[in-house]
Amino acid sequence: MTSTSFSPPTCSGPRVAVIGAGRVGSTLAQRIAEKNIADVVLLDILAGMPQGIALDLMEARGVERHDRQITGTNDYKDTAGCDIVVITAGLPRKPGMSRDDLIKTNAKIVVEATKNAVANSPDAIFIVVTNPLDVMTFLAWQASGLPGRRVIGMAGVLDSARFQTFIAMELGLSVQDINALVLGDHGKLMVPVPRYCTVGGIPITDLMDAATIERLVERTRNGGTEIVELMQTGSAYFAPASSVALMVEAILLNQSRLVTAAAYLEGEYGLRDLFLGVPCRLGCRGVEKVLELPLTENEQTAFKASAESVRQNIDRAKELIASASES
Ligand code: TXD
Repeated sequence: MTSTSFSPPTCSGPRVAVIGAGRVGSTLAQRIAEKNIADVVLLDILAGMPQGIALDLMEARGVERHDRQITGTNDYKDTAGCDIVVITAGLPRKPGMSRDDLIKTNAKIVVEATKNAVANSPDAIFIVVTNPLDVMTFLAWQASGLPGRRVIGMAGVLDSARFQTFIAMELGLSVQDINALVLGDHGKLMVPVPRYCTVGGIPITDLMDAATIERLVERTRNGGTEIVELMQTGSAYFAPASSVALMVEAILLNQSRLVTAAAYLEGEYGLRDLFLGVPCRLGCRGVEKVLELPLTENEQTAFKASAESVRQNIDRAKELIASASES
């Protein structure tokens, strides 16, 4: 009789650890698996929760027709050897809160999560999602001990996607033909740049009047808050998860994509030693190059103000961490 049993596979494809299996984390796991990009290890502090979500996602595989492995765990050892670590652990905003109100709670969570994750996946590229994004990316970088270009914050892809959506809705055109650019921090000082936004290659400044563009810019700046106020029970997660999946795919498939992300600046735009949303080439080495765009005086002023507010929040976070470790 011929044998009908197989031994378990001994090799695995790329693996992504997602720290925090909440709304963004679990939706991201679904996107990564269903797009067939990588296996996913979901980790959370809540006992049983990531295991349950992973099992649910595994049970969808027969219908979705993919073979990616999704596992859930509360133990960082199970994340060993991942190619990418995504940090989504932390609290989301409640109505009336700004992203900066989350600094104290999330700083502690992000630093601890990063230290544990990097100890198990020292060769990984880190993508930070937790808010306030630009500050948490800085803290994760510091805690990781990794080179700056291997730690990246996700915000620009999402903010640009929101701007694209509003432009498409206003013009009654497919979002597929629209490219938008949003620089700076992931907060109220973010800098959408209409001059560099195009529809089928045509700058939007040729298609809409200044007042309309300003209205869409304001809606983009307020994009996250608009959703928090509507939901009342958490913050956006579908578009954020899609945005992280795009970055994961760009890195694992070495796509050399030009996206906006919070990158470590080493003199670009006259700034250093902070993370801020800039256009960069994303590939297998993480941020492979930061593109320095010519900016008008007004754009430069807005970009500098955004950088200044991130700098102040980093200092605030450092003080909070120092006083917490003293007490
Ligand atoms: O553009 C962006 N960067 C963002 C950022 C877009 C959307 C959401 N953004 C932020 O991501 C949001 O403000 C939060 O700070 C994070 C996660 O948002 P999410 O909506 O996923 O929050 P949830 O559903 O509350 O999930 C957070 C999970 C939850 O399951 C906790 O149990 C877990 O994080 N958590 C932890 N996991 C591991 N380790 C520790 N210490 C920990 N603490 C909480």
